[in-house]
Amino acid sequence: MSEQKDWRYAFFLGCVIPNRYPMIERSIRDVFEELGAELLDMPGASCCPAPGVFRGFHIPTWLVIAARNIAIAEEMGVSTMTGCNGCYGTLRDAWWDLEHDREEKKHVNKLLAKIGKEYKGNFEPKHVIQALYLDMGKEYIRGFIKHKFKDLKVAVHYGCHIVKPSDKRPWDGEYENPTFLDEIVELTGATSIEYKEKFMCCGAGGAVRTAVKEVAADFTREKLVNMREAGADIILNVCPFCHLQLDLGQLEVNNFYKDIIGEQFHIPVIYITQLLGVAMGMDPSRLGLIKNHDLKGVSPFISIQPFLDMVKEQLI
Ligand code: 9S8
Ligand code: 9S8
Ligand code: COM
Repeated sequence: MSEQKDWRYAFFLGCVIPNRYPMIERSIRDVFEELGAELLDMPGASCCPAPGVFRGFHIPTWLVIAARNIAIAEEMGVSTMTGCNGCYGTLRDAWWDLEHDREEKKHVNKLLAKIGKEYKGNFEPKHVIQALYLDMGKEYIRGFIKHKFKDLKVAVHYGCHIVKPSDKRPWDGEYENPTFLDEIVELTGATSIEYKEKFMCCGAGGAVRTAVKEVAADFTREKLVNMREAGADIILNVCPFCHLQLDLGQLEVNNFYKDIIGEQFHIPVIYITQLLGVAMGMDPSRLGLIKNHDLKGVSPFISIQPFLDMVKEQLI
């Protein structure tokens, strides 16, 4: 944990947050500001590019685009910080790969020179949860918690890229049973419940959602069944793509698998800074916790009203 409050990050948005869940951006900005961190905008940042898609097709192209994004943050003298596991996967893996391959780094810089950029690799790419857990630390954040939940059962979903590949992640090689996210969740008084196959993929990653929605939803179905069996009040995540799959995916599961799931799913899906923010006493609407609406194709797809009711009953 850092002794000094020197938390400046280049805020890397990626594609899903600005296009599908702007409320996640709102909550990250507000919570980080409240915690005394400074988020800098990244002019000219592009898609990270998505690891499961671009890297799956052409590694050299993936690498140079990632290096360009990292270079934008380096010019500001800070680490990138992203709220998306996929973007974290790309930026962090690319950084790691380039720091371990001098030839590749030379080659990437030859290409970047054409657009007047240089990648140095001096700043480690970070994730929102990494900034919270490792840079600030639990004790520091605890000082900002104003209200605690009395009875909120949270099904925590880590997602894949936040923990794997473990040698390129900052969690001391732990990837089977990490607890960093559960620990942050429990600062709010909520209980992170155990459930079967907790570390399973949400189903969306690696372009599966784009390619075959039914297959992605089959993964999601299994996760949802396990979460419901364990008594989850809400689903909590740290990745907008998982967020989309667990939110919109519930409608798809309810539709594709209606004959085998029994009761339809409607579990509110919440991002980590939204949960932290309400416990820090921030207004839910400031955190993008908006009520349901009738607009087609606009998030959130599953009403978060039951969560807002619990906030009202338990926190205020
Ligand atoms: S960017 Fe473009 S598709 Fe995405 S959200 Fe996260 S991964 Fe990176
Ligand atoms: S999306 Fe976010 S991180 Fe991933 S690949 Fe498996 S899980 Fe959901
Ligand atoms: C998942 C990103 S968060 S990707 O689909 O694996 O690229």
